[in-house]
Amino acid sequence: MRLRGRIAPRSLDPTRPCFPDTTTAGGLSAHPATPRFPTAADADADADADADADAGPICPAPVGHDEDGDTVDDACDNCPTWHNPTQADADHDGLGDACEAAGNPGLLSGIEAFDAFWAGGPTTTWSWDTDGGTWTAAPDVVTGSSAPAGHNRWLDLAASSPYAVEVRFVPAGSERADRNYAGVLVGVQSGYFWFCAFEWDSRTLAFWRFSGGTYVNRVAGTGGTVEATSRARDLERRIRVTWDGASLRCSFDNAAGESTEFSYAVPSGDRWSLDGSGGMRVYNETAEFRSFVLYR
Ligand SMILES: [Ca+2]
Ligand SMILES: [Ca+2]
Ligand SMILES: [Ca+2]
Ligand SMILES: [Ca+2]
Repeated sequence: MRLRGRIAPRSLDPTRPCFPDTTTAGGLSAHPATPRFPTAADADADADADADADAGPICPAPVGHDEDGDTVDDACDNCPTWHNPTQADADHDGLGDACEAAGNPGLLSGIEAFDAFWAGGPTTTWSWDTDGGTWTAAPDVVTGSSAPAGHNRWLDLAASSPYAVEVRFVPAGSERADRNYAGVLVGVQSGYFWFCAFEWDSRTLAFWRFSGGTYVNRVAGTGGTVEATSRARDLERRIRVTWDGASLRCSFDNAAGESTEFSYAVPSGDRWSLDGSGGMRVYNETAEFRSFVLYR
């Protein structure tokens, strides 16, 4: 299956800096030999985010797409969905400061998959699965629609602790009767999944769980609104779910500059269920998803 977007694995090993990946049909390529990020021992006198010893250009094989508009090509951006033109990376692990785990910069160390939903991306060994609804790819977005119930789209790449899954989206189309949710899906296994969703009408954020073929249950949420009710429906929102093996954290921010986070301590007997795939969910909603990232 040829994906509309770019999905590329990135190295966990800071001695083998990892961008860009030049993916070919049927598999994923080796990383380039030229280091892309300075290590702790590297000098960078000209502060161009490249070690002075590096003779090669900062982005030797750009893909010609810049998802976050920070002038750093997707192939080389250390936070491809966060506007971080300086590419600051205090711990030199290849993951930019802008997209490290909030309050725990040691937790995540790379990007496992990134899909800009851009129609020029490479073929990969992974593909997207769905359990219903309609999911329509258009240049730079995937629009998911589901009514009256909820449906999911997830990458067939299993994740285990630690990880974070992030999507940027815009509630699209007309508001529907009853409540409308969109958000991040995690821990997708047969008959099980979790998600953190933004609810348009109440402007709240909550974790929900579907387990063993039973109804979806709300397990935790914000006590109040996460943004002003005057915000436009077509404002861009971002939700990120971080799983550290014991707690789920749901982080929200929007293009108006509002942000909220809350956590849920997962009972020890349920933690196994957070291993699984990540993706997107819509419930009685149409949402335009602009990007997907799986960090680990
Ligand atoms: Ca960029
Ligand atoms: Ca960036
Ligand atoms: Ca880092
Ligand atoms: Ca996009």
